[in-house]
Amino acid sequence: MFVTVGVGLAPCGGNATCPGPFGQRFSASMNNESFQLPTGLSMLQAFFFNVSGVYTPNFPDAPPVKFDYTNANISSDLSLLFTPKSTSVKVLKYNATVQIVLQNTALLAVENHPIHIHGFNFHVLAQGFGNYDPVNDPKKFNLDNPPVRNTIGVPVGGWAVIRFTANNPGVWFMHCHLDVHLPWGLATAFVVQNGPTPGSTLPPPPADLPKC
Ligand SMILES: *[C@@H]1O[C@H](CO)[C@@H](O)[C@H](O)[C@H]1NC(C)=O
Ligand SMILES: *[C@@H]1O[C@H](CO)[C@@H](O)[C@H](O)[C@H]1NC(C)=O
Ligand SMILES: *[C@@H]1O[C@H](CO)[C@@H](O)[C@H](O)[C@H]1NC(C)=O
Ligand SMILES: *[C@@H]1O[C@H](CO)[C@@H](O)[C@H](O)[C@H]1NC(C)=O
Ligand SMILES: [Cu+2]
Repeated sequence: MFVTVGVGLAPCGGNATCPGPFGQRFSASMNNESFQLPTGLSMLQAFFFNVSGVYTPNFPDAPPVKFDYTNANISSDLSLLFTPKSTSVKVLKYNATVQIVLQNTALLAVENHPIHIHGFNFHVLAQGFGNYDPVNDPKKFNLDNPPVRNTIGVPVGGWAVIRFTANNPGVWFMHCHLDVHLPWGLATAFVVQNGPTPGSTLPPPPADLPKC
């Protein structure tokens, strides 16, 4: 996957903290999907009980619009800044090898985003500044005992490449760990399907699961 991470804007609506920049409010997104937590049922319950309509399994593998991601001259381009809100997730087959290029954008402002993944540790294969180069940067991948992390500070105006094995069924958040960016929507989730064995199948909720 190639996933852009950055900040943008959303219309004020009735939000009390408005207005922010350009008379709008701050928003943030991955691949231009600004994550909204579902109300009501949790995503993990929706996965286990096969309830549709809680999340949509359509998180894109690449940004919908290609642009010069780290060019500061596009930071105030209003045609790029607005981030649609969604509860868009990526469905992964059990045991899939997942590689993600995390690409910071200069929209509104370049900034370091510490991207954290629940449910997995990942290998950090490479990082750099500017736009990721799919031809030359893979040559720099460290495949010899690469560091294992659960959070990666994506370089400011740069990129990082991570890899993990999706061997933990369930629903797992991937999000920026700056507290303020999470409610702005800098997140998505992985829905990892069950494997072929009882040990690779999501167990039912415990009988004493607290109810709201
Ligand atoms: C959910 O769907 C799967 C696949 O069709 C099925 O195996 C499972 O029993 C269903 N779970 C529930 C709680 O209905
Ligand atoms: C940004 O804009 C300035 C002024 O127009 C220009 O000199 C510079 O080359 C631009 N930078 C990029 C990366 O396009
Ligand atoms: C994000 O989506 C909105 C709505 O479709 C669009 O106007 C905007 O250009 C997109 N921005 C990027 C960076 O893809
Ligand atoms: C998961 O992948 C590993 C490594 O390729 C393999 O050894 C293992 O058998 C796979 N497990 C399942 C349940 O497919
Ligand atoms: Cu952030």
